[in-house]
Amino acid sequence: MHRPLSSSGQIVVLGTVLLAAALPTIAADATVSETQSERDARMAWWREARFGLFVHWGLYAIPAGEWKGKFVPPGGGEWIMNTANIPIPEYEQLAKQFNPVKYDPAAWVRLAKAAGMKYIVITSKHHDGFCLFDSKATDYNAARATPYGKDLLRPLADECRKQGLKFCTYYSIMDWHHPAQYRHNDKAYNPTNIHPERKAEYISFMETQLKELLDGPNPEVLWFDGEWLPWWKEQDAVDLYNKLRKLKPSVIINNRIGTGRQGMQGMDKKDRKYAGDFGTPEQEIPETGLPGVDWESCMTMNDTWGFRTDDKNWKSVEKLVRNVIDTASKGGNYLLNVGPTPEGEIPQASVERLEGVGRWMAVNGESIYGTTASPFRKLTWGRCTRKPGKLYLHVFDWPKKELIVPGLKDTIEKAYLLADPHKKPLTVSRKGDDVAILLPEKAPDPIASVVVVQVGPAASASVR
Ligand code: JFZ
Repeated sequence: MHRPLSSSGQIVVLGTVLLAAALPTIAADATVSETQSERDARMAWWREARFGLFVHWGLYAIPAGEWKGKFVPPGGGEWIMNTANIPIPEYEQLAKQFNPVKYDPAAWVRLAKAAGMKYIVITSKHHDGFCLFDSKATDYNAARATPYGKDLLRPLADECRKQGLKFCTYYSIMDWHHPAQYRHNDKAYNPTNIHPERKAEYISFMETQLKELLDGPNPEVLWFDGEWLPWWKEQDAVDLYNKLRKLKPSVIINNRIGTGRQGMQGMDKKDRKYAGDFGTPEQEIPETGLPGVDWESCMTMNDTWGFRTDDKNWKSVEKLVRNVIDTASKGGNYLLNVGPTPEGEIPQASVERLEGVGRWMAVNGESIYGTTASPFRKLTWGRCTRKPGKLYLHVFDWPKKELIVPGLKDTIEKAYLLADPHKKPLTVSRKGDDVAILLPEKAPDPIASVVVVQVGPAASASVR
């Protein structure tokens, strides 16, 4: 048995019979000490959740991809300050126009909840340096620099708690606005350099803001980003990680605090341990399962994170539902993004898709929440998730008569359609190493129909 190999911050226990609970897993780089069972308890809600909402919102929603009559190249609406090379004093003017009078945090949370999501991660500060929360460390924030004049995070956090979702925040280490950092040439801000004598000041600025977040809206996940700067060192990450875990022991921190992440694939390099609790693949779902590793794929619904008026390349509800399933079948979480308008509304195209995903989740959520990775290497017709004693077969391509489950060794107690309220048993027969399940003619759901296979109280499916 392989113990869960954490993506980071933990000792990798390769041994067989180590008593995990008694083993202090102090990483080589001395991130806060935690036993495996303490870590499991801290990660429990997040592993159970499997599906969350990402929100990229800030001043960039105003230009919405267009600067001085020209659309910047596709992608990053939220990168426009860099892409259109906008000087700080000019970009700052956007704050005077930022007045999201239609912002309705209760409606946002209702929508996320209806989609079947269990948490929300929102940009507290993106690369442009503008903060959505009231900060004493800078006036460059929604409460102090805009006609709206109010903190935007606190009401969302309150609504999340009220409606039973976890509230979490994104925070960029790179900051194109802070005077300690400066553009690396006259064409781009990214990646910034830092005035060496001001690095300590910037780090303490970050700590002040992160403490403000923890004391205020109190996020359950701190989702860092913009860590690829040459001046951001692993020791800086370890120090910050430790301080944050001391301030809030239960907090979960992504691997973009540290310096181990490998590009879009998002998992840490294996050469050593890096700070952070989970891997962050971006715009992609790993090819194969990563069982026992904590990771979360973040993805846009169109091609951009921040709101753009010209980006209409929306993924279908079918694609999004299958992405949720695909991610869960590989043992990860799916963090799906929306980019609200400058008025504070989630674009209608996103609302429709979230509602569509929600309709599927309302019937089939049991096959997603709290599940772990598929025991099968490959299934021609779809995906599989599991819980102790149960396999959930997600059928994308509904077969003519029989569903063949390859190489399933367990005795099957019962198989039924998750969409069937009566759980009427389906006829199961063994065909050598395989199992055949007799299906009704028509798929209950053209997107994905779930067949539940009960494999006995203690058993978990063993597959060749
Ligand atoms: C980053 C941000 O730059 C982007 O705006 C968005 O917030 C996203 C969730 O995260 O995007 C990245 C970061 C790193 C790489 C690519 C996109 N990378 O290293 O390849």
